[in-house]
Formats: sequence, structure tokens, C-alpha cells
Amino acid sequence: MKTAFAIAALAVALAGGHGTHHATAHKSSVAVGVAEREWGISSYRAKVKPGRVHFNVTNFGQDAHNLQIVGPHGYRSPVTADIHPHDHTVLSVTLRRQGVYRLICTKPGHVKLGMRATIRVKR
Ligand SMILES: [Cu+2]
Repeated sequence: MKTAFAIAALAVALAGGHGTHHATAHKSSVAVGVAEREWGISSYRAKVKPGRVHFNVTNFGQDAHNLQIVGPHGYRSPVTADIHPHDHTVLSVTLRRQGVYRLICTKPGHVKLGMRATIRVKR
């Protein structure tokens, strides 16, 4: 079943893949691994291009945490649901503007304790 799906997806990609269109579609979406723990956040990328970003967040700590992206011009992503210890979630956002974005845990006091990181959005 998995192979059939892959072939179908490939056929769709090839059918729509005239010239540069295909490459552009790939560039517009990127995955960023994020690790949370007491008390820190690590982003496995320091920089992404403007567009769709999928933050794959894993909680390596012992308490529940969450993730929000805060950016230029008052940008605020939704806050994820609580991510429990050893759990994982994906926060998908569109970061349109260039600049420095902060990754934070909004639990009371957690930013102050160190649960913050930055990622730069740059063309
Ligand atoms: Cu936290």
C-alpha cells in the first residue's frame, strides 16, 4: 500500500513538474527539529527561508511544555497543546517576514528559566 501511494504521489509530482515549478514547491516548506527540556529550547536550524515551517517538537524533560513562535510586527503563532514528557508534536506555521523569531514555552516562568531560542528568517 505504501509503495502504491508513493508511486501515485510521484506521478502527480511528475505531471505537475514542468520546469522550475517542482523545485519551488520543495523550497517553500521546511522542517525544523526542536528539543525542549528543563530549562531550555534547542532549534536544530538557526535559519530558514520565508514560508511554511514545520516545527517538530520533542519534550525531553520531565514536565509538560509547549511551543509558540513570536516574531516581528507582532507575529504570534498559536500555542501548541501541552507536550508531555517524551511526547512529540508538530507546529506548522507560515513565517512570511524576514527577521528574528523567538521560540518560547508559555508556561508561567519558563521563559525566564531559559525556555527560549531564536531562529532567523532570511531569503
Ligand atoms: Cu516549559
